[in-house]
Amino acid sequence: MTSFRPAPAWLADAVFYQIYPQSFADSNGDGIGDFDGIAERLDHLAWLGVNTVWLNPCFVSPFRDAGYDVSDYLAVAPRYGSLDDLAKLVDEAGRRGIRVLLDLVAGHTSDEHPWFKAAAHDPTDDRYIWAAEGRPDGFVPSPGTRPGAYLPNFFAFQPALNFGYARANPAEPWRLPVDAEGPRANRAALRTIMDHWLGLGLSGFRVDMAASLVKDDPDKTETAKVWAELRHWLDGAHPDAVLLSEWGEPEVSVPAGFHGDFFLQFGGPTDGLALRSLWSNGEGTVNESWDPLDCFFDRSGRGSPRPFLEAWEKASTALGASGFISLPTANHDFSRLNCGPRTPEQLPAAFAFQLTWPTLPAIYYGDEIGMRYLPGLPDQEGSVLGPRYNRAGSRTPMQWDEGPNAGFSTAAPDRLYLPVDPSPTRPTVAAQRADETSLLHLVRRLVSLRTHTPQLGSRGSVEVLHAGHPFVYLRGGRYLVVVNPQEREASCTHDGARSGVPLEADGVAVNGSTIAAEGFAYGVFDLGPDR
Ligand code: TEU
Ligand code: CA
Repeated sequence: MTSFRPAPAWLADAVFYQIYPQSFADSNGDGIGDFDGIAERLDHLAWLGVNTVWLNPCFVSPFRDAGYDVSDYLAVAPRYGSLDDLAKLVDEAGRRGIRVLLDLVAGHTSDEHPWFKAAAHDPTDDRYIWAAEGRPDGFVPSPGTRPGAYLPNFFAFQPALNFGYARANPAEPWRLPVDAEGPRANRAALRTIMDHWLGLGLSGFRVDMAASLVKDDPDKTETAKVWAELRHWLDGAHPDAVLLSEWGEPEVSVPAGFHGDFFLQFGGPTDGLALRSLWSNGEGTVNESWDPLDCFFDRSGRGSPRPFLEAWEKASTALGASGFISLPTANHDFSRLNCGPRTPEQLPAAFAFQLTWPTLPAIYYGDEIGMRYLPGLPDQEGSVLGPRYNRAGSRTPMQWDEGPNAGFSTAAPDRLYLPVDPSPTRPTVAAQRADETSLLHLVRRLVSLRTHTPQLGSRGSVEVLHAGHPFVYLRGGRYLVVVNPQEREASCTHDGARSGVPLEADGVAVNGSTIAAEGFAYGVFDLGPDR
C-alpha cells in the first residue's frame, strides 16, 4: 500500500505517562486538576524519567463524558486554565525533555458543539449522520427543528461525525459515500485541529475511537484510507509529530497510518485479550461481555503469558519497523494494576515485565506508586458504563501526600473531582520518594535502565526462554529478565540462562542453567556482551 515517512526517531525511546487532568494536580484549590498543577509536578515526571505525556481531553466541553464530548476543539476548558497556561506547560515540559500529546476525539463531538447545533436545524447539513425521518435502530431523535434522528458514536450526547459509509444500502438513505461533502469537511476539520495544536508545540495525539470513523466498514478499509490521507498530510506538514490510536489492533491501525497503537482492554479479533490476559483479574472495570479469564499477573498462577505472547508476536511481526505497540499499565477506562486481589507486593514483577518488554510502556498516572482502583464509586461525568463497567475507580486524585486531600491544594474533600482513597495505608508519592525500597523508586530505576540500555528498549530483540512460571526472556542477546507473578515459587532450566550481574532483582537466583524465583519475584540480569 501507501508508504509513510518513518516514525520520528524519538518515538522508539518513548516512555509514556498518561495524565487524567481532572485528577492529577490542582493548583488553585477548586478541587479539579489543571495545567498549572501539572506544570508544578513536571519535576516529579522528569525525576521518574518518563519523556512523553498524554493528556486526556482538555478542550471546551460540557463534561458529560469527562471531556470526550468536545464542544470546541480549538479552545481549552477554562477549568484547566488558559491557552497560555497550556503553552507554558508544554514549554516547561520541553525544557525537561518531555513531550506532550493531546487527545483527539475524531469520531464524534458533543451535542453542544456549534457544528451539531447547526446541523440540528438544517436538513441539508451532512457533517453528522442524519436519518431524515423516523428513528432507525441506534439513532437518537433530533433535538432541533430538523426532523428525523442522528447516529451517536458512544453516549447519546456524542453524535458521530460523518465520515461516510463503506457501502450504500438503498433501505438506509442516510448512508453517504466517504467523498460526500460532509465527510470531506470533517476530514479537513481534523487537519485544522491537528495543525492548530501541533503549531503550538504539542507533539502529537492519542486518537480516541480511531477505528470508528467510517460506518459499516467491517474490515476497516475505508477508515484506514481516512487515516492514511491524514498521515500523508502530517508527514509533510509536521514530520516530528505522532499519531497513536485507540484502536487495539496494531496490525490494522499502523498500516492505516498510525505511528503506534495501544494494546487495550478491547479491540481486535480477541477483544483485548493481549492486555486483559496480563492484568484483568475479574475485579475493577469489567465489561459484562468479557469471558472470565485467569490473568498472568495473579497470585494463583493459573494464568499464562501465552495469550499475550501470541497477540504480541502476531502484531509485531506484521508491523516490523513500520510502527509501535504501546503496552499500558492501565488507562482511564480500565482497572489500575492495584485492583481486587492484586496486592502491592505483586506490582514490582508487573513493572519489571512492562518496562523491559519491546513495546512502548505507558504508565497510567499513580500506577507508579501503586494507587488502588477504588471500587463502587458513583458516576462522575459519565464514568459508570454498567454495573461492573465502572471507570471512576481508576480516575481518583493522584496521591501526592498524606494530607486529607492528598495534595489537592485547599479544596474541601467534597469539591474534589473524585474522592481520595480513604485507606490509612494508601500509597503516596511523598512517602515513596523518601523510601528507596518503594515501588516508585523501582519504577524509576527500571525506566532509567530501559532508557540507558538500547537492548532493553523497543528496538532490542527478544527471545522467550520460558513462557510460564517463571516467565523468562532474553533481551538483545544479553539481558535476562525473569518474572514470577504468582505467589508460589517457580523454577525452570534453559541452556541460554546463566548467572550474570543482577541489575534489578528481588527473589530470583540463576545457577547455571537453572532459574529459581520466589513468589512475586523479578530480576533483570546482565549476562555480559560475549554470550
Ligand atoms: O473509549 C472508547 C471505548 O472504550 C469503546 O469504544 C469501547 O469499544 C467499548 O467500551 C467496548 O469495550 C474512548 C475513551 O477512552 C473513553 O473514555 C470515552 O468515553 C469514549 O471513547 C468516548 O469518547
Ligand atoms: Ca484547579
